[in-house]
Amino acid sequence: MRTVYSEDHRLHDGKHELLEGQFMKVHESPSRADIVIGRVRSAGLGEIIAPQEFGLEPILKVHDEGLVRFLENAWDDWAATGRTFDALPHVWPVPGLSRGALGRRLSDCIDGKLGYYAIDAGTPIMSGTWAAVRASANVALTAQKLVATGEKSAFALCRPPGHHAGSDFYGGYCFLNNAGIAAQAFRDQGARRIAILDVDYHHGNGTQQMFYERGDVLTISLHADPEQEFPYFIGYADEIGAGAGEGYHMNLPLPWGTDWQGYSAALDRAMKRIEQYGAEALIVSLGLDTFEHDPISRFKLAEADYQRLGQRIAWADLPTLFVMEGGYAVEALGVNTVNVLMGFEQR
Ligand code: SP5
Ligand code: ZN
Repeated sequence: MRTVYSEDHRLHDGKHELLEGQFMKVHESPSRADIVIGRVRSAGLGEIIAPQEFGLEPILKVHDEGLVRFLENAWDDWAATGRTFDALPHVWPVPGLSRGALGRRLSDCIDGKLGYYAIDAGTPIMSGTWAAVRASANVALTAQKLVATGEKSAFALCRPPGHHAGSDFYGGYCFLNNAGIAAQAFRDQGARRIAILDVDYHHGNGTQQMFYERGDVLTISLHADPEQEFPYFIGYADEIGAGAGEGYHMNLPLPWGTDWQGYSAALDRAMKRIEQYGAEALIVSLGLDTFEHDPISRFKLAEADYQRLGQRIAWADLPTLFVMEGGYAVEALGVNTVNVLMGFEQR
């Protein structure tokens, strides 16, 4: 399968995230994509191509203009206050704090805007963030086009990742929802039903929010139980979609310590739902932070399980777009990622 990749991911290199009461070095680093592209090459997965430019139009189909303009200008607005460290929020409009039922109030100053759009203090914005975010979306859209025009599968080596970003918020290392943008592109090109399977360790809250009231994009997430794990407030099994989207979202929360046995049972349920839905294409939000040695996660998948994961996904026999999400055990990330893709290709 072909891989779409841009060196521009390196322009985003945040320094610190707030985790367990401390500022720690950000786990989501350029070395992640570097090790994955290295493994794509050494394993001979297939050709590596650069992304094309798609502009803002496909992004604005699923993201609010306010978020997009904020992300575009955030660093300049922050730097204009004289600050040189990465931009992070430190105060949030919890429901009821301002304007009650009217909703959260957007402040004119950068600190207010950061708290308005961010869901966490783990997603720093720096000078190169917007350029990297744009490149990441273009990577997803370029790979989407390969699949839409007849390739059986493609790998969008996106960085930064996307699945925690919703229509009007960012966070969890994510700024724009690359998988969601690609799903919308499939729809706009005439596909009637698209499925997104999210196998990242963390719940795909942004993807869920974006398509929650739509039946044309089935969203399924397998993840650590929000009772125990980020993003805490969403990802429960009783969230099944609403309105026209009722029955078109599925959450499969799993406990800490889940290994392949527990994981594969949930994966079977997800894949059966996708087959029954009649999707015309499948997008896989591919996070590898389910790995037993991931530094911020607590599932127990082993190296060889990632081949099994790819094989199981391939049984659906759908045109499939893999979109890179999380995974922080950097040394193993290349092997684990490519194991999924090779497993999918049965080699
Ligand atoms: C794309 C992606 O994988 N984003 C993940 C963002 C997670 N950020 C918060 C992580 C909280 C981890 N808390 C427990 C640490 C245990 N040592
Ligand atoms: Zn994750």
